[in-house]
Amino acid sequence: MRTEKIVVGSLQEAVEELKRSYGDNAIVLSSRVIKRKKYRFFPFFTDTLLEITVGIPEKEGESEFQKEFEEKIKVYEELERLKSTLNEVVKSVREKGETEETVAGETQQFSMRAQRVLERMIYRGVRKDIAKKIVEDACGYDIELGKLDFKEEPHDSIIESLSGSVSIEGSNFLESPPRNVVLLGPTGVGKTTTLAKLCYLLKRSGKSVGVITLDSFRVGAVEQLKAFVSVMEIPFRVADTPDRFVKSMREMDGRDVVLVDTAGRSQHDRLRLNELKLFLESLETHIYLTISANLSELVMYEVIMQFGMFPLRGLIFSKLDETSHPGNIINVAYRTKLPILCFTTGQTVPDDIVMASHDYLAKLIIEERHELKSAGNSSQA
Ligand SMILES: Nc1nc2c(ncn2[C@@H]2O[C@H](COP(=O)(O)OP(=O)(O)O)[C@@H](O)[C@H]2O)c(=O)[nH]1
Ligand SMILES: [Mg+2]
Repeated sequence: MRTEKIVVGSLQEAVEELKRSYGDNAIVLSSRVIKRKKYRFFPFFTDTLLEITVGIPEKEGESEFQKEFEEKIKVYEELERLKSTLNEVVKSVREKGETEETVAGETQQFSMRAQRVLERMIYRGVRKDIAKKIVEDACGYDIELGKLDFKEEPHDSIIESLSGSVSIEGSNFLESPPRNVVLLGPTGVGKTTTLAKLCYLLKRSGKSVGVITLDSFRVGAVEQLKAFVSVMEIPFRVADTPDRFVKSMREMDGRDVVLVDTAGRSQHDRLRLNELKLFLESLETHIYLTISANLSELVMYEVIMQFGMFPLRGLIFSKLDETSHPGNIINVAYRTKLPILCFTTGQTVPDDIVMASHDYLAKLIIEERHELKSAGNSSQA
């Protein structure tokens, strides 16, 4: 579809003009009232006119514009679906309250060891219904016991079950990263630190990396990242307008992956978010939302909903070292179906990061004393 503007005296006139010029196919996309001088030297005599923006379908086949438009519509429909799912979830979380749930008396169908795992999961913050479903899927019916029991060792069975219900992007990302990766998220969540850690891991897996920051107005924000990437000999650009962003991207031609850092925008600041949207719409990007693992489940959904105006590819959970309820991560990933890219486990760059895996998730929710860092580092080695 292409668009054109026509100026007419009334809506009726617009309809007639459209029919005359374009037949039945053209549609009115928008209209606005404009004033136009009636006589050249008498500015106070004006005509009130209508400026109509008309959409005219292409005659042969689908144009690029049309395809792009339809792609965008699909993404927005998907976002709407996600929003309504989240609204329901938020409602149900509110209704049930966020208090600790117990399973006593409801788990008789499980073997003792399955019950213990289930209880631990709930203790770690996995919601009862989700924990039960995960354990059920990890179990089969044991005729001797007359109960549901793990198909293999508990840890392996839980990994298999999680593989069917929680999406992971994890180490696949390091092997074949998307070209343009953007980190979004609220202020102070750990975007810049995480980006530096990802740079290191990508470089270590043999990728050529570039970094662009759109965070140009926070004092120190640029220097901090610049210092780090210069040590790693990674090209670095600051872009403060959409044009400069596109230009910086062009200068990164030939790089396997470009990581884009954004300014910390509060999820409540619609204006700033819209401004950021302008930047990101100028290029094809893979956007990951960074969420602090120490938030309540409800607030996590709130963050996802506010940033839901962007086509999110996945989630990064930061500050895992600051939560005693990692189960929230499972709840959110389970319900939103958004893949998890990685976790960060402390302030140290570049060590404190773990690429997501089902193995690591299982350890987080069922192991009695889980070492946050060592487990992750060994899985990355
Ligand atoms: N405890 C902990 N602190 C972190 C983690 N990641 C980042 N931080 C700290 O959080 C603060 C904000 O980080 P920064 O990357 O500047 O956040 P940004 O505003 O989202 O870019 C800094 O003090 C970081 O050191 C983490 O995984 N755990
Ligand atoms: Mg930052």
